[in-house]
Amino acid sequence: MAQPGKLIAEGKTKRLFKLEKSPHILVVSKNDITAKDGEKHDVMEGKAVHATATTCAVFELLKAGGIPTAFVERAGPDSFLARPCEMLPYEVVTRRIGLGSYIKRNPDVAPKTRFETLVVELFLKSKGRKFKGIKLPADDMYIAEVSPTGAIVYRPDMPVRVPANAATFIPNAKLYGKRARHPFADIEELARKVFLILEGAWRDQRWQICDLKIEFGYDVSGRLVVADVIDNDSWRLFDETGRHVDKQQYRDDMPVDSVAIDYAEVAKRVERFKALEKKPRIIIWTDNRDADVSQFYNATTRGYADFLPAYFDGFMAPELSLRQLAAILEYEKGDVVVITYSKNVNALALLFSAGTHVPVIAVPAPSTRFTVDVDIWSSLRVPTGAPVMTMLEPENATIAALGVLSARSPLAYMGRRYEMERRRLKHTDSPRIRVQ
Ligand code: C2R
Repeated sequence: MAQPGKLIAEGKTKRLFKLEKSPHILVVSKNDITAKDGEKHDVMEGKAVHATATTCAVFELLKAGGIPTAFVERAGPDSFLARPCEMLPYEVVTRRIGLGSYIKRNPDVAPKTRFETLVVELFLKSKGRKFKGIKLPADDMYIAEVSPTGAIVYRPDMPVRVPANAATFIPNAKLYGKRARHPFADIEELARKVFLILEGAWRDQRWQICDLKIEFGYDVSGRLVVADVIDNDSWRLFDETGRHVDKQQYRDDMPVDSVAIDYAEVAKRVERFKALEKKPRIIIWTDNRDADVSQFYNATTRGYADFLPAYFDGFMAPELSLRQLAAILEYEKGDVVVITYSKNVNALALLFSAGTHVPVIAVPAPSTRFTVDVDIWSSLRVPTGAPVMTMLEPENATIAALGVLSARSPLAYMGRRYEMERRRLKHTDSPRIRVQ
């Protein structure tokens, strides 16, 4: 186990240590639970271990989903290793269900309203109602607007446009320090993706993550990463009956012993995230060795599933093709969708959908002998028991495959849902960080 060196920082729920002979820092959780700006404070037996188990499982899953994080690995029952970071002064909150301070700022929105496009909000991290010498009316001020000269922040616990909520201006020099700008667009994208991965992972257990607070930093190479911790204090989480299993219980004065039972249950359930780290598989099967299969994966679909290009002439060698697919499925064990990319008569898609259980999507490849409008009928008019989905565009076939795979895989869910919500955002008035 890593031996802690010098104490670098201590918060309400954790201590950070420098390590001898290691570039990493050690994050050691405490058993403390606090609420209401530290007014409420208790010691919860086992919390440090539950928090560490939760944070480590969450970061491992995020890593598998391609999210850059400061997390390295678990170091002990109550500690993990992380890369040192220059932290950004924001709490970044993503919401699917309207609760907590959102309802205080937007009293016209009914509590538990579901947002089909995630709401992302930023709050300014401050202590003792001060941010780098600037006095504030409250801590965790809501960042309503970022202008070319600075940020305009408001109290987080009341609507922005009421007389009692006077604006405070934070000039760029204070907000950004030595850097010219903070990457709000990158922060927002990562916050959405992190939330979607966790939403997908909890969906797998029929639980709903309602909102989530994360923090960002720059690692030593200057890369923006998700840092700090993500544990049962960081989110609001409903079980299948809609009951809070998170820190809200403690805020609402439930006895600490009862809250502890839920923290333990959450820590136990995140163990199931491990099985979700494996990316599902999309097999692109073509009957033409020279076919360009790269059209099936591009910047928006790559990374959410593993693509396996396969070549075999299903028309000429049906038994062999089926046996080869069966062997791949046996080896994979996980979730698979097959996309066939063949020209002329679509023998491959029919063969596979009749001969295996996995979903098959047929994409007619350009052919010199037939036009697509003739060829397409070989994928549309198919016998019962050999269902084939047909897509003309390769990219759409991949998106459809991600949709199928998203039923179980949080990584595919994130891939499908992120793009869908990004498109919707252009047309809805869902609140966003306003950057001028
Ligand atoms: P609010 O609705 O209060 O803004 O919180 C909360 O637990 C919740 O999941 C939104 C979400 O952010 C989390 N949060 C924290 C902290 N502040 C907000 N964990 C904090 O200061 O630690």
